[in-house]
Amino acid sequence: MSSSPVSPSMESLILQLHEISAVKFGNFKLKSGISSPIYIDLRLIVSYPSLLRQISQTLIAAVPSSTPYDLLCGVPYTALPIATCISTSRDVPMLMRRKEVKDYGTAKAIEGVFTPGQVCLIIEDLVTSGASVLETAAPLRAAGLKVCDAVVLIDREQGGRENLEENGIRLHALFRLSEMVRVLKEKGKLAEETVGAVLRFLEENRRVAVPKVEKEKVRVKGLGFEERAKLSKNPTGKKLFEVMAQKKTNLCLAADVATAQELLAIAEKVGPEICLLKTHVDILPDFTPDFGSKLRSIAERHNFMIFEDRKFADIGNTVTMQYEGGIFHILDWADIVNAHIISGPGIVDGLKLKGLPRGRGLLLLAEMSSAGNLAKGDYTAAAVKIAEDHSDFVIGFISVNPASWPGAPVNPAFIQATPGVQMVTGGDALGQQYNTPKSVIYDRGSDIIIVGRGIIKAENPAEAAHEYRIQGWQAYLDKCSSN
Ligand code: 5BU
Repeated sequence: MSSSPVSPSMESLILQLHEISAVKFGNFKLKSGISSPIYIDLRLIVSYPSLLRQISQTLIAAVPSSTPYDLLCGVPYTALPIATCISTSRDVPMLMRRKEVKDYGTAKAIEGVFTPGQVCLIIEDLVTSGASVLETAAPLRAAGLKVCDAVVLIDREQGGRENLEENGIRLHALFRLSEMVRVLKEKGKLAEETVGAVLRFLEENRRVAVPKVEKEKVRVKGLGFEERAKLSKNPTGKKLFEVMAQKKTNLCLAADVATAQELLAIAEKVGPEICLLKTHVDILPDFTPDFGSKLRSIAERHNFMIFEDRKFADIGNTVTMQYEGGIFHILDWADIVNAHIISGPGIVDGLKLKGLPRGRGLLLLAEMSSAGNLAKGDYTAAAVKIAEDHSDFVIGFISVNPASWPGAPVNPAFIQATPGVQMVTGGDALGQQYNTPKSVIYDRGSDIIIVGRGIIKAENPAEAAHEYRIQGWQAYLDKCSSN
């Protein structure tokens, strides 16, 4: 337990909370199912306006002045009055998250006026595991807001701080539960026996809440990428799952920039955030034979893989030449390529002839993201059949809604990668259709979000990539733990 001194104003706050019976001792069953000898009910504070005001002011003062924010959002319901008090006294606009709206992709999940890119500070009364803060951060982030900080009255010291940190949120707490108990003990408000029970409870739960990797395994009840790596029969498929698990990212950058020089520059900048970088090598006017080796050295440094979105479509014999030859020599530098199945399974045989001896992998186009495309129904089912027949070389699919395929869920050895992803749903003028990271991973059952213009046209691509990465990964964790 920390012995850092608690300021007199904090002491007075703790005593007032005790006075109004917002801190209760006994035997309480918490939301998580565990029994706790202490229960804190801050809903009561709405009945004590001056205490509510005092809490709100002290709370916002605990946020370091170096932390910028444009908006506030209280975690429903207990923190709503606190956020409202701060909003009116500090003149900072507030947002409200609707608890009952489940689809994070819709704007209705959030009430209030904002523009994507604004920074939102989360206000909460008490943090245990951090789950409630994350539940509020998810729809805010899905709407394009930045969420980097949360401020709470009490940290119950049960893993919340670490959990939030892993999800890119810094926690600022007025005081910790152990500090609260110490103050109450010093002021003669608690019996020795009660203090002992609470401290023992905290100790035991702290032990349960460590360490980082273990915690993640507990959350991932379904098949995680680590387990799926073992199922893949192809070395590139295996490695891609492993990279995703190690780096904690399921983001693929569609690096559709104007020149090879720009591509290498953005690969360097965004490299730490991605598991995969997707190229269209035939759009680069300054392509030179050393492009592949330069890109590979960046990929090695940042531990991501390379996917040339070549969309082979011809007969087997022709694609062997297109894969290996020409001026691009794709086989030499791309870990992964993709192919339409319009020409039948011979295309896979052809590509496999060249690719498998080099340990490369193939994605089949089972669906596409553009409006009116013909890859659906029997076509999609045929892609699955061909993949099963060639699972030593085919590592997965380009898909849009694999959860809706007949026979879903598809064999977990196959990876699902989905283009048409942006922070908000919509499309472009030429038929592209966008879904949000949450919707793609959580609702539609994909594994990888492929993001192009959402990142490369952003003012700060590395920052945008970071945001997509966090959302994509959170959606993956949520999906695994809800299985
Ligand atoms: P965007 O800027 O995020 O819209 O880029 C999407 C990328 O994914 C782009 O490189 C497309 O060529 C690619 N893509 C796609 O958008 N839809 C598909 O069905 C397939 C690939 Br396959």
